[in-house]
Amino acid sequence: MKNLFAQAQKHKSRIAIISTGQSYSYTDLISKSTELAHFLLRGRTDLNGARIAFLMPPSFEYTALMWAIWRAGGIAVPLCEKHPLASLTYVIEDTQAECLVYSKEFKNKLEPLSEKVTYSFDFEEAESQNITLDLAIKKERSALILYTSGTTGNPKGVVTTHQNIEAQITSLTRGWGWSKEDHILNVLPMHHVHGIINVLSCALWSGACCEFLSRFDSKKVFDSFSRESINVFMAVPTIYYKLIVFWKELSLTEQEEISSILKKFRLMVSGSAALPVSVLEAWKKISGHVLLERYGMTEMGMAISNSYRAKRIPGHIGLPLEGVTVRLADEQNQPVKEGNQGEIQVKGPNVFKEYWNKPKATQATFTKEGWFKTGDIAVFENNCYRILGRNSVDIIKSGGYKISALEIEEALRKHPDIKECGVVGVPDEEWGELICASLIVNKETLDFKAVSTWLKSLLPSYKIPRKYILQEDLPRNVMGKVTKNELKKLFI
Ligand code: MCA
Ligand code: AMP
Repeated sequence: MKNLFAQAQKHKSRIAIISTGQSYSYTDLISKSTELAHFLLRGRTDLNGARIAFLMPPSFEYTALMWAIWRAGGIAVPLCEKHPLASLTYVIEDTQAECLVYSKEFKNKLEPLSEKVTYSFDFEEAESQNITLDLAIKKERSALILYTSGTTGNPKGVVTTHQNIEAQITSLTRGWGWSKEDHILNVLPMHHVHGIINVLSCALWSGACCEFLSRFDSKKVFDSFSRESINVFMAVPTIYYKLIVFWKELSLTEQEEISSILKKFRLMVSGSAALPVSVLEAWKKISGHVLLERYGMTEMGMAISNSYRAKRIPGHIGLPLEGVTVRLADEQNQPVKEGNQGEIQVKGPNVFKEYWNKPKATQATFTKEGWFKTGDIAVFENNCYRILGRNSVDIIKSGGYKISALEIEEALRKHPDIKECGVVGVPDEEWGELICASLIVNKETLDFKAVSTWLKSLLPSYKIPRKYILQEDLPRNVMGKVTKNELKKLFI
């Protein structure tokens, strides 16, 4: 990622990051990442693709560490603070991480993992060294592993190279008119593309400022906006929904104040899940902005976007971004006729390199001609793409997170009182989809609250079902296969 650091050299004294109320310049970012790179290298000249896992709150320190890993030739593996130990262990073992870095507040939680890596350390223990670092990292080298849920087995590690990341960043910075005058508020989790690439890396590429909130909180978001320096915002539809609810509860004067500030923003983007037109309309009334909706995926960053400058079409995702080629294909991977629906397939320098250690899964997700098969179904109409759904009912999108129904079912089956289960995502205005589970149990009743509490030791909170029912048997077709669409109806 030479270019991201070369870009930073142009903006030395500008503010790069604001976190926990403190401002850090591009010079601070370069020097802190140099120090940390030396610490990670431990006398070597190149990490040679070693996986460095880390758990830090979204912050200057998080960013400096990620840059340090990249600059020292390692592969960054950001962990999620909401994940229970079981999920963190899976990632550490799957990536065979060499090192685990954490900030103080996670020390106790991560203690059991220290024996699984060669070395681990508290970020604050990394001693400062006054040195220079100029390792030239080839762009084809792997840079980042992010975990994503699929329709088979455990989550898969999506490996992107420095080149992939650069392509993902530059198509957005050009397409959405980023400049060094921009100041973005980052409220997103930092183990996904949305927060890491679209917000943080696009800002840093442009010489702009990225201000972190440690976690999403509607009041804190509006308080930050009230200082009138932030002019760009990006979030998932659930966050806009929550901001709308919060705004409606403010006094008339407060509402007017917030609205007049929002109207001055340069850009507001929604993505990671379908943006309901009702949310788009409500936010337009509050902010004066028609949210720019775009479509992306962990495996390819952003692929399709509404226009920054021209009219945005509600309910549609727009056209391919610069450098990205898109087609709609049928089940035989043949392009469909215009007007027909098909799977979105993508080619371009933005598309990931591989699933970590899963060559068969990697091969299965590309066509013979090298098109990446997204699994999303769309139609091209009015000179624009519109998403119709996914080709698998077992992928749920809730709060912007991609969740595998099968992974939740597998976890539920480990419960001593659960014989069988079926998990589905049911449409929900706030969350996009709500996770619901039907359980077949080996006793009269079951305390659902206790099941959820038990499940939290196996799965992060956003994968916990919100509604349960008990059944004698699950709805099945003549072949005995569970009919998930029938199951969904029971919750609606
Ligand atoms: C949390 N809660 C939920 C859910 N999650 N209820 C129903 N469904 C859910 N999915 C409940 C909790 O149980 C809790 O309830 C209460 O909400 C607050 O929980 P907390 O964890 O504190 O929630 P939050 O922090 O308010 O989270 C909401 C959120 C979060 C901010 C919208 O889900 C989020 O950050 N989503 C963004 C995910 C993201 O970045 N996705 C991008 C990946 P109780 O109080 O009763 O216990 S996709 C991507 O990167 C691609 C490339 C793309 O296109 O962008
Ligand atoms: P993830 O794997 O977490 O990166 O999530 C990617 C998935 O999010 C895509 O495959 C889509 O199903 C969904 N997605 C992202 N953006 C949109 C959007 N604007 N509209 C509908 N679905 C979206």
